[in-house]
Parts: sequence; C-alpha cells; structure tokens
Amino acid sequence: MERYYQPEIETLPYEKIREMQNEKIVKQVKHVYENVAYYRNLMDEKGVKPEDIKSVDDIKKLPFLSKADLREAYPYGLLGTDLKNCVRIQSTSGTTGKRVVAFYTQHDIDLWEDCCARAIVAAGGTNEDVCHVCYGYGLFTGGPGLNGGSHKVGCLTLPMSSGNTDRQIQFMMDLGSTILCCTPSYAAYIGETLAEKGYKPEDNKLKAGIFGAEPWTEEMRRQIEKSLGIKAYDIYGLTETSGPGVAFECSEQRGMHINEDHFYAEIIDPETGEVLPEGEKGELVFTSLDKEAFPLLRYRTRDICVLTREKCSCGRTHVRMSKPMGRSDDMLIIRGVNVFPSQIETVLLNEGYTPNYQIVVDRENNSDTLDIYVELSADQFSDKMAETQKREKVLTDAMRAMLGIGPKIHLVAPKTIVRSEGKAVRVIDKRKLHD
Ligand code: DLL
Repeated sequence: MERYYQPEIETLPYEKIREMQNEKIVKQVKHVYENVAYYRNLMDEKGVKPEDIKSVDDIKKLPFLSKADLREAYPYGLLGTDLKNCVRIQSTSGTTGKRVVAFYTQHDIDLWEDCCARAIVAAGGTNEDVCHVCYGYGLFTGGPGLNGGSHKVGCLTLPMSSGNTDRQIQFMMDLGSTILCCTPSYAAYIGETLAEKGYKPEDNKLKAGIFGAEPWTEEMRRQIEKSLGIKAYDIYGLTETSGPGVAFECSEQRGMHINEDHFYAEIIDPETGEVLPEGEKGELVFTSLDKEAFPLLRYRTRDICVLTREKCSCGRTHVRMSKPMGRSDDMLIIRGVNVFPSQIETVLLNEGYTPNYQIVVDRENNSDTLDIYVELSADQFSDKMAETQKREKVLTDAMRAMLGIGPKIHLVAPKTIVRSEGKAVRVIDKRKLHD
C-alpha cells in the first residue's frame, strides 16, 4: 500500500493543483514586485506588471533569473522580506565565485521540511524508522533538509553529517539504521567499506536510501542497491529553491515527482529561452510559488531534463522530472563531440568496473584529450601487463561506441582514487586552466 505524507496534496487531481498554483502565483508576483527591487527592475525593463500575471500560463511573460543575477544581487538583493523575519541561511557548496546565499523564514523552512518528509514517506519511512542522515550539515542544504523531514515523519533521526566512515558504520550497525540519506557516491563508498569489514548486505537493517545532490546513473543505482541490500530512491533539489525535496522518487522509480504546490516547473530551450512542450528535453526552470524570504521567479537551474504528466502507479499526481542528464555547463565538448560524464559512468559499470573513476580533459597541440582513470577492484587487479592492456582495449572500444570518440583509459590499482563523502568531483577540465 502506497503511503503519503500529505495525501490531500500529493494525490490532488491535476486541475486542482493548477487552481492552487494560479492562486499562489498572483500573490507571489505581487509579493516579489513590492519587496524585491532587483526583480521589480527586471519586470519593469520587460514591461510586465503584476496585474499581467493572472495564472501560471502567464509565467512565461516574466523575466528569467540566473546564477549571474544571484551573484550580482549578493547577498541581500533578492531578499523578499525584512531580515527580522528570517531565521536561517543556507548556502551552496560551490567553490568558485561568490556562493549563493538563500534565506528562510520559519514558514519557508516548514514547507521545505514537508517536501523532504514527503520524500522519506515515499521511500517507505514511518515513525518506526531509524533515519541515518550523512549528507553534510551546516551551510549545505542536504543535512538540515533531510534532518527536518525525518523529524516531521517521526523517524529516530541520526544527524551524522558526512565523513568518518568507520563511525557511520558503527552507528548504522549498533542502532539499526533503516534509511540512509547521503550522496550516491558516498553510499557506494559505505557499501564498499561494509564489504571490506566482512559484512554482507543482509547484515545491516537498511531498507531504503535517499540519494541525490549529484548526477548518478541507473547502473550506479543497481550497484548501490546490491551492495547495501536496499531500494535506492533519487531526490533532487537546489539551494536556490530551498534544498533537497523539490522533487523525489516514489516506489515506481520512474522519474521524480516535483512538489508542484510549491514549485512551478518549466522546460525551456537553453539557447532561446523558449518554453518547450511536455516531453521535450531542455533546461529546468523553477518558480517558487509561496516562499517568503527567497522567492525566486523563473530561476534557470541549468539542469537538463524532461517532464512528464503520464499517470504514475503510486497515485501521486504531481508532474515527474527525469534524472537530470547533467547540467548544461557540465556537458563536456571534446573535439566537438558532446560528452556527458553519466555516459562514461554507464559504460564503466556495465563493463563490471567500480564507480571509482576520474575524468581528465586537457588540450595538447590544439586538440582535446580525454583521459579516464578507472580503479580496478582487488579481483580485477593483475600484475600481468598483457592482461591489463587487453582490459584497457576492451574498455576503450566500449567507450568509443557510446561516446563517439575514443578516450585514453588508465586502469589503476585498487584504492588509488580518492573516495567522496559529499558531492564527488568526477571531472577535471584542465582546458579551463589554460584559457
Ligand atoms: O545539492 C541539494 C540537495 C541535497 C539535493 C541533498 C538532493 C539531496 P546544491 O548544492 O545547490 O543543492 O546543488 C544543486 O545539484 O542544480 C543539480 O545540478 C545537482 N543535483 C541535485 N540533486 C540531484 C539529483 C543540493 N538527484 C545542484 N540528480 C542541482 C542529479 C542533482 N543532480
């Protein structure tokens, strides 16, 4: 039996969701126009007044916001309410340029935690669960978001934060964690470490994992599910819209339901900005319908995906987004060919390798180079040169078939690629350093 955290909203017929969105958007645009000078200027420049927005169909008249706007308006320029009404900030994990700082009123935190609670219940969570949160706590939204959602569901919450894998495992085994929340790359690392310590998948009490914050493939999902003996659910979100829980997977595991009562989603052509019809691939754009402190309208996420309104067997009526196929700015253009790191991950896992790899792109003699470092497991490792060369050749051919270009494969010894405790850094693009 499918369970919901807020069944009256999660299974609301689409027409009713639409009515709710229409009411909220009128109020929200007025709120932003009156309180956020930065956005008011953008609307004035475009000649749009709050009265022009009568329903979500009119959202397309509004100007976009991008990361560049957030930088320009940093830190307070997009604040939608008096600072005295704000109770929290969170910030992006970005390492370059100015970080994004998002503000929250108590109302904003409540709605965000509700979204996370919906995700936990969709993964089978109840007040009998032990929810082990090892997303980072602090400025990153992962830990605080899932922590709040877990409290709302009534789970026993373990606020582990990331790192110290031995301690994670000790608590997990001693306290009988049943739901694991972390990045997929960290989940894979926990699985690997459990196996090294001699535990079998059935030795732990975990039943589900809620993994997101970075791209991961279906092959990675299967690998994690096997190594931990769980069902692995995807969760999506970004600091700019609140954090994790903007969208989450249900038992069907075919796309993530977007919490449409709070976030209106559009797919646009990233080049022209034109809104694309349902089912077409493009850049995901969000309008927050009822956030008070950081009410972004038409925020361009740079995440590329597809939306579908096809009926879902779980009974939820909210639109589903496909797994983001990498950010538009993550896509590598190598010798003129578009390469997504996820394609590389798919080939590696299908060919029986571990998810420990690193992609290095560089430029030599005016031509791009693509090197993929792939770690061998202990049983794959061989000190016979001929055997390693043969493996490298097979993998190079499989990559060429998928990518359209041939990379240089380097098979490296077990435990030589650094493990990630948060978002994994898979790609090093050295061309950016030379430019
Ligand atoms: O990563 C929020 C989050 C925390 C989501 C925990 C899920 C779980 P940011 O650090 O602002 O926020 O990064 C947001 O991460 O635009 C995507 O490119 C990427 N991302 C987030 N979730 C997924 C996912 C958090 N499930 C950026 N699949 C987003 C692929 C994801 N990419």
